[in-house]
Amino acid sequence: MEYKEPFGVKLDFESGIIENAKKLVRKLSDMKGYYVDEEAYEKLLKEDPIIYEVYAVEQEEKDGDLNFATTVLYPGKVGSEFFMTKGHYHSKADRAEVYFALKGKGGMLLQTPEGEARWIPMEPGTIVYVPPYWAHRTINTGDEPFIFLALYPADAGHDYGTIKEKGFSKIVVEENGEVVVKDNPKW
Ligand code: M6P
Ligand code: ZN
Repeated sequence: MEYKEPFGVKLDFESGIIENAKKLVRKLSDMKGYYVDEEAYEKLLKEDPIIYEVYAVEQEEKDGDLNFATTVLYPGKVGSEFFMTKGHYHSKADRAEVYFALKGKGGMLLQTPEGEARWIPMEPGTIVYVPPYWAHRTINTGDEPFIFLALYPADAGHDYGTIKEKGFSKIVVEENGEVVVKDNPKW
């Protein structure tokens, strides 16, 4: 039997950076069609801001193993809709996930394949359990970076297709200075 080598890595709580992790950057231009207000999207595209960065430590896609990643989700809005991650189901749909909020303010939008949605507010210390089969997207509702750690099975995979086409049944917007979760007019 050949055993994998255990390791420890350092996560910087301030920046969300995990040392030696693989870094992924998602800019606004990577998210065409994701935000409801297309005019506001096109306008902001001239600046093409970074929406979020992911620092991932991933293993081979085998069952039993675990991946982990931090996400640094920047504050901002496209129209009235808060900056958010793309959101995904897992390719192996029955794989669960756990999120742990480290910094900033936000929440998670979850959805079943039938379009039943939930909103879970998150602040530092909040642990969110993402059950099997639920799509999940995180949203920054504050004015500083929203940073969290996620742990997920190494063979979960990311299925972006359904969300890219249809979005979530709910959107999270600012209305009169309040965070409002409302029906997605494009759903
Ligand atoms: C978390 C995890 C990652 C995911 C990232 C960004 O860190 O769930 O697997 O990649 O958030 O979310 P998305 O892939 O939906 O853009
Ligand atoms: Zn996931």
